[in-house]
Amino acid sequence: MVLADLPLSERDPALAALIRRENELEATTLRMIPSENYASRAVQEAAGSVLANKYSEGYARKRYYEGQEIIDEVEELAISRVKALFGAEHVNVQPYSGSPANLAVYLAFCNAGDTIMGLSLSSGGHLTHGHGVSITGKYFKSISYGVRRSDHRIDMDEVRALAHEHKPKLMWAGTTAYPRALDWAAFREIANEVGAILAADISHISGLVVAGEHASPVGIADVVTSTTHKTFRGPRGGMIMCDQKHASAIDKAVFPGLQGGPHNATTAGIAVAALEASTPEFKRYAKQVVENAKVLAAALGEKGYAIVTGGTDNHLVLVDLTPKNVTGKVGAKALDKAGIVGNYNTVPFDPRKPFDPSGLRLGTPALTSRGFGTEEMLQVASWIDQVLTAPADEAVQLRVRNEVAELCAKHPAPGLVT
Ligand code: DSN
Repeated sequence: MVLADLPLSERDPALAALIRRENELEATTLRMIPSENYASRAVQEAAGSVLANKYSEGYARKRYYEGQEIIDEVEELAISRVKALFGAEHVNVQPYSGSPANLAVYLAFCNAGDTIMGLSLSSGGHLTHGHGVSITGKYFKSISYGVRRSDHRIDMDEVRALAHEHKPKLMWAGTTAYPRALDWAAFREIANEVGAILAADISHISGLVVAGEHASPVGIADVVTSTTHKTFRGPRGGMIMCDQKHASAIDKAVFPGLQGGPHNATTAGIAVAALEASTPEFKRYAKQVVENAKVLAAALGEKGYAIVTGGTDNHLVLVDLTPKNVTGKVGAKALDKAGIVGNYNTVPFDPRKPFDPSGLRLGTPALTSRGFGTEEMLQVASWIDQVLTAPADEAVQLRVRNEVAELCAKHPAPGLVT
């Protein structure tokens, strides 16, 4: 057998062992980072397939390379499925991930120096919505809106006032750490008042949007971006949806504006994920994602945790640990040792720094994908409380970790091939 035909376990045992260990970790722990999930075996097969060998600059039927007859069909299949799912007029599935998708929006609609608006990172926005350390905060004049002090919800009065004052060319509506539904129509109204392009970034919630668990911005916003691996449960990738009138600007911005050849194997994974997202099973999963988050928020609230906004409408819960005298970082690390993997996060108006903030961000997509329901979420809330009540107690962490592994064994994670 030639070297190129050897399986990974023989060709590179060290790397194969690392993958086995990650497999074990994902099988035996509670993955509660809201942006993570378990892609199905079929998605992973497509995303790791021979299609990755190909270079395909351009778009289907308009490529700069020969030998594209199959790749064209793959990309067309992905596009047609995503179009049907979201009811979008035009879809581009080539962005390498969410940040490149958002950069393409800037390139399509803005010039360097233009004014743009987005939710501040500290209120739950994304780096690419104009944060100072991101290229989007350096190359554009970035105006941030935030949440209200009283209820930590997006302050649409502030959005309107800032929009009228600064007249942004582009306005972002989208979040990464915000537990409430977004009012697309209200954003549209404000964008219309000031003549701004409205971009909706639904990276976190696209799976919920497909299933009708969150209202869709498609047909309301001028352009909609998303990653494909969060609640949507596909491979690591990105996509952009827009009306036909913006199709050419978006396509040119993605290629040749920003990227070279698309990652064709990822495109195939997106096609599979879109097929899966069209099933009744996916609808049930998305409904349960939201239900599980509500159960978690209520259970932690009853145990004395401060739940940002008092609850959740989506897949995540933002917990302020201040009443428990634990910092976000200490809490997240203690939970990690107990097999409960979340991430420390700032809370609105956080007096602490982002590297050791006051909050924890916890999500339910991956747990729901492995079949957790109300009963399991109540158990998870109890474990979280046990660990955070004694964050330095390694015996508690070890006990919880073993109990977590037992529960995980009863609900095998989908898509993990041993
Ligand atoms: N890194 C993603 C998240 O965790 O929300 C956003 O890009």
